[in-house]
Amino acid sequence: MTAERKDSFFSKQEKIQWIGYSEQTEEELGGLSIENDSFQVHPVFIPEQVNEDYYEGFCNNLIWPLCHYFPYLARFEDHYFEAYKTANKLFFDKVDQVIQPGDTIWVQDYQLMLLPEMIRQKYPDNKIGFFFHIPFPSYELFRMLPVIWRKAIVDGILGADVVGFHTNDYVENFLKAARLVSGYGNKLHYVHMGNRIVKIDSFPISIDYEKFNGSYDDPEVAEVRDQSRASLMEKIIFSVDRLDYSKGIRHRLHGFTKFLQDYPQWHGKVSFVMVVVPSRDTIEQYQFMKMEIDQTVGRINAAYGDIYWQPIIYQYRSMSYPELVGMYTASDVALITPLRDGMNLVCKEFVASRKDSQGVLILSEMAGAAQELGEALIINPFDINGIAQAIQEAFEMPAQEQTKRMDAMRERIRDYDVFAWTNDFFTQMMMLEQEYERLKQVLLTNKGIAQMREAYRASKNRILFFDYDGTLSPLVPDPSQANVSDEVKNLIMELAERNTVVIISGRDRLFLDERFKGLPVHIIAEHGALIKTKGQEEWVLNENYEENWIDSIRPILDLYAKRCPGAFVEEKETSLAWHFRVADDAEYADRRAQELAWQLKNFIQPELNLQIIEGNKVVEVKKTAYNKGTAARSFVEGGVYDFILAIGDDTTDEDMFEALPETAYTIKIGDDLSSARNHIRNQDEVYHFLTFMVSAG
Ligand code: GDG
Repeated sequence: MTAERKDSFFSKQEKIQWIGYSEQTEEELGGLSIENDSFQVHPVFIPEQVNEDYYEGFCNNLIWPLCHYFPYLARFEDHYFEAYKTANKLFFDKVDQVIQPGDTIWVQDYQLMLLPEMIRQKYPDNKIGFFFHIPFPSYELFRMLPVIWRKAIVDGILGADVVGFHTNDYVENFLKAARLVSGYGNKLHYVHMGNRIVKIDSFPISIDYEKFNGSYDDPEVAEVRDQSRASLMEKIIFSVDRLDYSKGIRHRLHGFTKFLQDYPQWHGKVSFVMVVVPSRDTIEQYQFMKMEIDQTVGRINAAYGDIYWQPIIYQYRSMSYPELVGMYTASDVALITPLRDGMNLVCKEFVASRKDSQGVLILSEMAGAAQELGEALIINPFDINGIAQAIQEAFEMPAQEQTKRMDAMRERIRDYDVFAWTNDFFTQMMMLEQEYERLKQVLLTNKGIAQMREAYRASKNRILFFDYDGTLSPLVPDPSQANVSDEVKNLIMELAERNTVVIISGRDRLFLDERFKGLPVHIIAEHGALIKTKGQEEWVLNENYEENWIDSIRPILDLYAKRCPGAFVEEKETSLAWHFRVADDAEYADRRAQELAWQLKNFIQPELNLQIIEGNKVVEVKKTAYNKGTAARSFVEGGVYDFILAIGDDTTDEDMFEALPETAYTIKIGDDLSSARNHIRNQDEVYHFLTFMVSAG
């Protein structure tokens, strides 16, 4: 976890404050600390038993297997979660001692998922980033966590301003969890949390390209390379990973065995150097895996080798840096076969080291890196035939083809190296601040209202847009009972005599006709699908509307309504709405609504051009061709207006706020973040505001 001091109140100097777990106790360290001009370490001491339950328990016996799709290895122990909270709190205590106003805190990985929210609660103004280094699993796996744990994790992570994952798949999975676990919806990459927004995005981590590329000519590296080539067989395959079941080490061995079986012409000509780096070997699972690997290697070497040739050279130890790069650059093939891997840096290091543009990368499609390195030979680690064929293809690949593929991958890694990755993350944090500034609530003050009133008075040709529910009418439990008071109606009447007034709603035309009968206003129904011009009797259907989609979608909504007592489906002329305002169990209905919206968003065929809108206690499906924004804009473009006002409370009104010109006065009711320039606290205040405006004219 790092805290970066950026031009804070106290210092002009940027210094990284590194807060991390210390393997030594406080007594052993005796106050010793690492510090230089740009970096300072702050050790966090975790009592031994807590650390065992926290790190080996919650982190490595539960989160790691779950996120790598090994649910049967996951252990759900209450004391693990208690220790996890305690350890996160110990990190927080250290942050609390170190943090300064203006500091940016960057929290790393699944060991600290509760920390962002802990910091946010006490330090609401500091910028916080969070990066998740392993795969974020599909909801089906994530929901295996007890409800309280999963909610703590989602809310904990969402304490950050920017949350990063390696790939878009992980982003999708997290967004779904945020929605289904904590009810936070998202608009593209932004999760709206009432008074804050959080950006969730993918930042594929990378490596120090120049360091690996430059090491090719390092004499120590060259020596390892030369020696390996001299002492090993004609073709060299190399792999290196931590001892872990997610890395697919046994699958790799099976694939290699198949290769030896199917392509005997390579017997005596290939050396597979497999280095496994000791890791977590106090955990039983890992000890068992190590034993299995030892035995499999022994079996293969015994079955295929002879006194002159050992097919697999297996090392259980870590390598020095020159040894590692020496092997990267000596090999013909890097064989990387994880069953799941957040990213996988080994493959990127192999590519960056190959200044000679030679060598072939065989890479599992289950590694995040496979999404960037399409020129590799991509394999499925469960398909041993595929692995065997890929090795054969790699051995026979002409040098020119190797160069072509390698250069394309090298260029990509060079252009987005670990420094670009860091910059990208921090840039997103800054951009988020700008987005937040744009969206944050600015309550309409007396001064603001006075200015608006002045502008209103000074103008000649005005257009005023009013949303219906929650704006002109209060929100009520039964949607059919939402009415406008006589006072508001009189006001609208007065305004409509001197201005162009447009009622803009998601309601159907019959409902709106009833409420505004005889009033000299334009009415837009069903979010812009139907328009009735002032003084006309006829409703006109938006020309972009195409029929024939409702029958295929309605059964999905019906099913959800059947399963959720109190919810019901409303079929309008051009849209379908799933209402749950009067559902018996509000919390249950809310969860159902999130699921429905998710299902609709993901399963509706794109060619239907439908849009899912999540309004106030309603999920609605309609054509994308129009919305309140397009409808409002066409009104504005149809006249010459020197004063434009729009008021609304709902997410669907955001389209209207965004579509109107910069000069428009846009007002959001309530304090959620909005594209509207101003906020009014609640619906009651609309009447007073309008009265005041009317008195201006
Ligand atoms: C997690 C995610 C994600 C390994 N052995 C030696 C050695 N290494 C270095 C490699 C590489 C690193 O360790 C391993 O990184 P990976 O990305 O392959 O895997 P994880 O450790 O599981 O890392 C992973 C990563 O976080 C970053 O977000 O990519 O998906 O699981 O740099 O070179 N280095 C040396 N000797 C060794 O023996 N010198």
